[in-house]
Amino acid sequence: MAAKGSAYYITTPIYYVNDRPHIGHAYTTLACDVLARFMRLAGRDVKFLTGTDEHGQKVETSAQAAGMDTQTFTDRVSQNFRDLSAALNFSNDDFIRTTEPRHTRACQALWEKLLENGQIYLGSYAGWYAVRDEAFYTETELTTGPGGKKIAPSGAEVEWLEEPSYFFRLSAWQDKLLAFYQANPDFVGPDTRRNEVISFVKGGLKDLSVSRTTFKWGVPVPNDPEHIMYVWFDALINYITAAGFPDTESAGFTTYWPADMHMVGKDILRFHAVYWPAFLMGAGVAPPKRVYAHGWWTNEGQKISKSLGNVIDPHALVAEYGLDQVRYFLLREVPFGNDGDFSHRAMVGRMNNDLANDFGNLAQRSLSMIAKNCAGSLPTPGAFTEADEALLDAARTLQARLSAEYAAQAFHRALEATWEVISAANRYIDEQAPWALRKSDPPRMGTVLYVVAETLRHLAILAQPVMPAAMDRMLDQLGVPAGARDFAALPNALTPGTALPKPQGIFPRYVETEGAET
Ligand code: ME8
Repeated sequence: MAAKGSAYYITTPIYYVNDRPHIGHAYTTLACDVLARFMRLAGRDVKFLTGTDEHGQKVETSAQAAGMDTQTFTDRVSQNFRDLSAALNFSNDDFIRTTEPRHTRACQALWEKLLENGQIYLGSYAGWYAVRDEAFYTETELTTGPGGKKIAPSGAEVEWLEEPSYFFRLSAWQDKLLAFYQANPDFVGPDTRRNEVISFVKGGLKDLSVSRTTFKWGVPVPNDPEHIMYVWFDALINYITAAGFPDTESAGFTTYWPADMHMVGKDILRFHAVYWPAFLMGAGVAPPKRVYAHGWWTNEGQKISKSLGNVIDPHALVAEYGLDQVRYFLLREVPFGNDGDFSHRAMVGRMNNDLANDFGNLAQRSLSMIAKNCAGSLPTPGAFTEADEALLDAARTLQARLSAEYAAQAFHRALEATWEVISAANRYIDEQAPWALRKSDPPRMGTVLYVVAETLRHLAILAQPVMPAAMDRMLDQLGVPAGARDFAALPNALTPGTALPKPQGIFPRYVETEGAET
């Protein structure tokens, strides 16, 4: 077996167990899944982590509202996130829950390290707190909402809090963080978000309250069990727990830490790009290499919220449109990093135009011609013409283009580049008209069909990260053995004479039922 390639450690946020998973959670994990799959196919030694954030006031309150014991409640909701992974074909290698003993151990070890380094001190907190965001706010950040209620920039209501608390000396990290961003220009993506982070830090940092005493649902502070750790302090540590912390000499830690990528939504960038590297550097642990904050989904133009009743259930989407269709849509429709809107019309447009007409039809028409006219086996090509070489060349250079786009998390551009080759192949068939060659020049027809099949092989191998099941079926139909589907196998052209199974449509069209909106 070939030696494993260099490590690639990618993480999703760990999701609060106060809610059912929705399209937003599915989106972040999908982006990570695609990167993880791409890196695995490229030979990297991938560790892909997701999981659930189970402590804090919000979860405790939700459990009470559900009339359930908090642990039983978290067990149930956490399972919903595991079920999401299965339903969306996510290939995570680990699933962490912050209520696991491995995590308590890591949190307490990091705490002790920070205490030892003089980064944590005991004081008392008096200020505003939003349970929905599990975040502290200063007076100047707040606005006054209906009924005189104080509102955080996120729209969450805040409450006044006064309690003894441990603090992390964040104020001492301003210059060190700015120097860190300067030395690591790729630490935050996209660039616009990086500028936001830098100006936030330049605005000054206050020490951060990192423990609570008014409720119990959290990791106990070592040697002071009246305190539990602030849920964000606990949550961020999951990324090192799963790499084996505090066993920093362990193979897991030395191989995978620092993480290559923390993928997050734009709402939680500050925690990942400001607090987290400061906690780690304060404890003498290397910060992650990159944090990417993607945009926000709305539903038919409206903010997605439980109170509006417009939460999009990913299971329902998959049932309606098909799994790989949904995976494709989410990454193709919106430039990654920007906000996006889900609409039935846009989804059906992508499904019918890009998938059924462009890609599906390319495979269907060429494979059916091979089935009918070449006795169901791959034809033997003759000498290649300039047009043949041009198409094959576009297919052969696609991997390098995609590698560059995925390295910049530009999923939409990776898919655009893929569709350029699909369009070129469709134009090639139209121009070469193999159906007309059937009588006039059967060997040339064989060459044309071989060139298209070989182009399809590249496309199918390279589109696996986004549409794993559909591309598996396409590779089956092209007679590509299971062991020859990674990027190392891209140069191994199809073997003429290989018997192919009967072609079957891969991307069905969406047919509107009467009364459905269009
Ligand atoms: O913040 N559009 O968990 P959370 C796009 N536990 N992405 C969305 C979205 C939307 N409309 N809604 C949610 C937490 N997301 C913490 C994280 S990490 C150490 C702790 C995605 O359950 C997006 O990734 O509120 C966002 O950052 C995340 O879900 C928030 O999930």
